[in-house]
Amino acid sequence: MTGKSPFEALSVETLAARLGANEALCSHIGKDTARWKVREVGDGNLNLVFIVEGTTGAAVVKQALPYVRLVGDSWPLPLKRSFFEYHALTRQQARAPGSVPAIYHFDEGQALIIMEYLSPHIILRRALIEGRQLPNIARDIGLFMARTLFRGSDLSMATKDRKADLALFADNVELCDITENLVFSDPYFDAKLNRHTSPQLDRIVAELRADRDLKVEAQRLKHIFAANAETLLHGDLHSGSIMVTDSETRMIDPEFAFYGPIAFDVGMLLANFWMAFFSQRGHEQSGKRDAMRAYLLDVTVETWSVFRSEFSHLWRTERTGMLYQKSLFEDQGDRLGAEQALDQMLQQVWTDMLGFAGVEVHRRILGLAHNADFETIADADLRATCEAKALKFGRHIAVNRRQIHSIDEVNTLATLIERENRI
Ligand code: SR1
Ligand code: MG
Repeated sequence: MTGKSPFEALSVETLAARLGANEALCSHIGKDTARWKVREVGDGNLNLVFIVEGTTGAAVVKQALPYVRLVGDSWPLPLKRSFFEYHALTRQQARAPGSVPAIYHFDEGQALIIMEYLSPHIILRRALIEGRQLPNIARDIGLFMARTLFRGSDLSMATKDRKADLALFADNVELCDITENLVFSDPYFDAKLNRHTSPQLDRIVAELRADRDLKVEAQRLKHIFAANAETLLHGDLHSGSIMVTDSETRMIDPEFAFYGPIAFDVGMLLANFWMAFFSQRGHEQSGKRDAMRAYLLDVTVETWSVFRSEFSHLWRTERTGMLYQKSLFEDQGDRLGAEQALDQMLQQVWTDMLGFAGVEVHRRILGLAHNADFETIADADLRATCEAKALKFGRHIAVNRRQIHSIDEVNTLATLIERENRI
């Protein structure tokens, strides 16, 4: 199969015949295609994902489909998202080595990426639903975010290179459009594909849609997302885009990559930890989850702290881009000036991060793409109680983000709301 053949979706039945001559794949898993075992395991919203096991190893083959898998061919989606995913992965590997799967092959025409099979890794979201406490995730993800977000910006890159890259990723229009609608607008009106736990949440949904301050804030955040092309984002950094073992953490699926605000990836990620926190009450069949709740809040504290300190370290040691040049500060003996600028930048990231986190929580409960954290709670009343608390929390941090000054303050609020009896 070459990049010149017309696009054709792979299947479990056709994969060996179509990729049997692929040297990169054969070199990792063995040439004897008769002994290849192929499984389709894609459980995301968009793509096909195959695990192919051969005589000498295994690999993942990920292929984009020309439509949104979750919805069907009534929602076409261009194959070029695979091109952006491939290019994002190569940049993330260079900027945060070891944090993403190794890439073996990319075929642009067939929109497929052949990559490392991560085993025994599982999706982080699943681990958190099961109540597993992973010791390294905060450190690993905090470092990943700081390194990729700093090194993909004008703080680090030669501005000519960054502008060329900005132009390249600017074409990822359709995936940005998904985020722009699904995250920032759809939750706040009666959008066609929205759904929520009904009738339990009907009153709260009506209140949120009538909440002027919230809608203004959500649109301000959409404006920042669309207009602040600060760095190359992962673009969809939630707990379903992260694979883990007790000792390893890898980020996957950056097909939503584009140039946007640093705070977006951080906010989306922390929102998913806070949603995991609010969902725990729905997963207490085999025992109380108090320790898991405490763990999840600790993870938010440590993730933010690692992100902050690594970003600060890179600011002091790798600030080679056109922004806040050393010639204006350190080279004139004004180290304090550089620190003042760093503080100001981190303050902005903090404030915007809270906003992005708030709307991410809302869209996962009110929009099209829900989270398994809540969806796997079978009892609808219990699920709605967890969701209602998360919605209240999301509204508070989105609207009051300029008045919230520490992650401990956020987590105190989360704890108080989680313990409320009435919503
Ligand atoms: C139609 S795509 C819905 C969601 O799935 C992806 O994982 C992104 O989060 C997107 O918003
Ligand atoms: Mg994904």
